[in-house]
Amino acid sequence: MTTTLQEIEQQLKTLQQEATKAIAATNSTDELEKLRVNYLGKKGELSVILRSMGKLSVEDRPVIGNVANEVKQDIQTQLEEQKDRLQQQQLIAQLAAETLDVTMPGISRPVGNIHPLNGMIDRILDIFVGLGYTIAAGPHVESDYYNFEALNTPPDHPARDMQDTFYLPQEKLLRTHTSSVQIRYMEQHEPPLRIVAPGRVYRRDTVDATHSAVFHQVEILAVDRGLTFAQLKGTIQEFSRQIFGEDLPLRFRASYFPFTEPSAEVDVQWQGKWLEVMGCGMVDPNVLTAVGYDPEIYTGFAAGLGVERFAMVLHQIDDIRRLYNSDLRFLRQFSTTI
Ligand code: 2NM
Repeated sequence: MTTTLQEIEQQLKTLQQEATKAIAATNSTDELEKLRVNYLGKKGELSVILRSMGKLSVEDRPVIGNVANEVKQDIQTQLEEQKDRLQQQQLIAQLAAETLDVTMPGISRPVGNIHPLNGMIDRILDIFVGLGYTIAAGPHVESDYYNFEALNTPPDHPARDMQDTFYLPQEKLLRTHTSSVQIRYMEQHEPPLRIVAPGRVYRRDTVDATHSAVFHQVEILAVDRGLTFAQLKGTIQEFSRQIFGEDLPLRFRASYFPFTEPSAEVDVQWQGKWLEVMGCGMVDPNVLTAVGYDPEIYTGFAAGLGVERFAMVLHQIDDIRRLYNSDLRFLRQFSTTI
């Protein structure tokens, strides 16, 4: 069987046409690589055709050699051009798939809000910090000494009654006011001092719309040379102006606390009614002596307020228990975020 120049030339042209079609039909660079191996690889179709060149005459061989080279060059060029096109398409597809629309709304996460009691404590503390007071804290489980004895509260005082105080084993109790924090602070510091003690306090009250066995207090205390009741009144007046947002009439009524003398209850006229908002007084000399201060040199004033009462008045909350039972429909009303 003989093979002619024309036959081989025809085979090469057919190969070129097939390759052109196949290359144009590829959709991926992997497919393209398979075609390259199939047409131009060592065992590829071009090699198979060229092997039959051995049967040609010596004059015809360079002629076919030239044609074969042209076909090879052409297929190679087409492979490269198609590779460029596919890579470009892949890039465009990738960019389209990875497009980030910065105008899309974000995924919203549930966000909590400050509890109205903590919000109230924060507001009260901010006012006293603005007046130069330092925040002080102390233990909730106290000894009789810090909760009563150092506060000039005699053993037969009704506040010490089992009915009013939660007593714990080993002569401990749950603090009934944050004054115990102030005793501890005074033991550790010398006057002049101005402190504000916020925190949870515990009393054996029967729970109703206005009473809770666990509630929150903020107490202030200032000790210095020459402090007077006038300065206590001025401090309370300024606090009232800031917390109520206006200068409301105040009324100081004589009262009694074991740890202050004289003592007073403070009423504020708000929306036509007199509301009792805090207790106050000049620190009893016995309290100053208990912490090692000389009452002939130093005087002090103190005041204490119930946080729940302020929250209820300022937010028009009718039942103290709403502040404790964690009903989100209630609590969300005090959200300060949108
Ligand atoms: C009140 C009313 C009056 C008070 C007294 C003291 C201390 F520690 F200095 F003796 N701290 N807080 C005080 C005085 C508290 O709460 C209604």
